[in-house]
Amino acid sequence: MTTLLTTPVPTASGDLTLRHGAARVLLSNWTGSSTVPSHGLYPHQWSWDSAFIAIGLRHLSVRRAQRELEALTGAQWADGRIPHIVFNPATPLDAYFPSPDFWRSSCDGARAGAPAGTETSGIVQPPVHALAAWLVHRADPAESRRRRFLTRLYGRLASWHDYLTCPRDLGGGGLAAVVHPWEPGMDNSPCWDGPLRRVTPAAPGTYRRADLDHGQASERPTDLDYGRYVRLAADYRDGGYNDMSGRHAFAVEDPCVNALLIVSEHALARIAEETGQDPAPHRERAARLTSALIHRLWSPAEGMFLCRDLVADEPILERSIAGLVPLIVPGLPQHIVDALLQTAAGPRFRLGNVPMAPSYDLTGHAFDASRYWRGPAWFNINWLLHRGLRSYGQHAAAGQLRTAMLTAAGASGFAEYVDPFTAQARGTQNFGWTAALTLDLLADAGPAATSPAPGART
Ligand code: 9WN
Repeated sequence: MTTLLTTPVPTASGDLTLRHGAARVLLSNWTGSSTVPSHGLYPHQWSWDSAFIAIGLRHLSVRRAQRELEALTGAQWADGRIPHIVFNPATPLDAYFPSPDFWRSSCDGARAGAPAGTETSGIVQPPVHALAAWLVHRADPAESRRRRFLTRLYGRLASWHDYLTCPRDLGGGGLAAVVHPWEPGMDNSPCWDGPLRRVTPAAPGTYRRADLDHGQASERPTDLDYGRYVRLAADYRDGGYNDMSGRHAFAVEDPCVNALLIVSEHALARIAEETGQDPAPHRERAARLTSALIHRLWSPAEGMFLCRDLVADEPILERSIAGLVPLIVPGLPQHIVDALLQTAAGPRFRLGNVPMAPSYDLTGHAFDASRYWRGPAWFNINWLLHRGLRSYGQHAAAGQLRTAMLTAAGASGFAEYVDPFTAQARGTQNFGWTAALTLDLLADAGPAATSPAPGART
């Protein structure tokens, strides 16, 4: 087992303090089988949170990181979807909305294959899981093989990707679509403002926003947005969570979701190889997805990827950080890499000139430095950018971003997100993936490091 708490690599005392702080958050957010993003605001298990959390947990306890992913994928539906929330039955119903009695997965999701014994939501989140499983394996391959970790996960991850690439190819162009703004994980991104205008909000008195018990209203989505989220989720539920119904009021292809799918498909190829299966179909699918991503979402005029509204059948002309995340995709044409780097460093995102990349265009008409996904900088997204910069040889920029993220994580009390100009805390604190990715960055000091942590990189 890799236990960095007891065997720290030589490091500055500041790094040790940060490592202990991050570890404390993860230990405190652990519920016995998985980790909550935050005890107050998000008191259940979330899908992409758990993947990022496992990536950090592997530096504390490989076994616990494995359990995190096993618990999440244990709630997978028979159609392959990994739900965006797995509800903890011990948490009171009114602690989070929408609660299990809203989603009614075991009943209304039965035809789509929802598990009978576990309550979940019916939508999904970005597919970071195969990447996380591979990184957890790499942290201690012997322990992973002993527990047959990848052998047990391979089928689940393969059918998850089948779900995204088959029933979720709503546009018919070879990419996965999302059917709710919570699915791409960037809930109130200005990218969704246009598509959401078509949606009639649920009536205000018909539900209660539990998030406002914990978060400041000025940092959370508006009531109008919430009403639309509720309407879309209720309609999906009432249609039996059926993707082929053709009735989606919201259907979007998102570059971040599809970039993560590609990276995870590459990871699945390595998992297949490790477990004695044929990796070729995964490599072929990753290549097809990469071509489709470029063909459908690349905008040479913007120098970045754009979301595509499948209902209106047109690109969404909003610049969100989702459009730069494909920098994590291996083997992009050089002109695309160059353009992405230029856009990242340009006036819209100012990477290198602000502490961390904002979630939305700093010059955009809808920019708001405090409100959720409309401007604040998020740690998971910046961790992905850091990974992309490294993979394309941008070590100086990656090193600078890593230092800024570590500083912001510690100074903000492991905030959920931060003001992109000042790095001041926004949202909740002691947030799971912020702590986890801090541990990962601490263990991964980059090519210049003299004492890299074991298994920190693939
Ligand atoms: C809805 C848990 C999740 C993250 C999302 C983030 C936020 C939920 C909410 O919290 O969404 O899923 O209630 O706002 O937007 O990315 O996974 O941390």
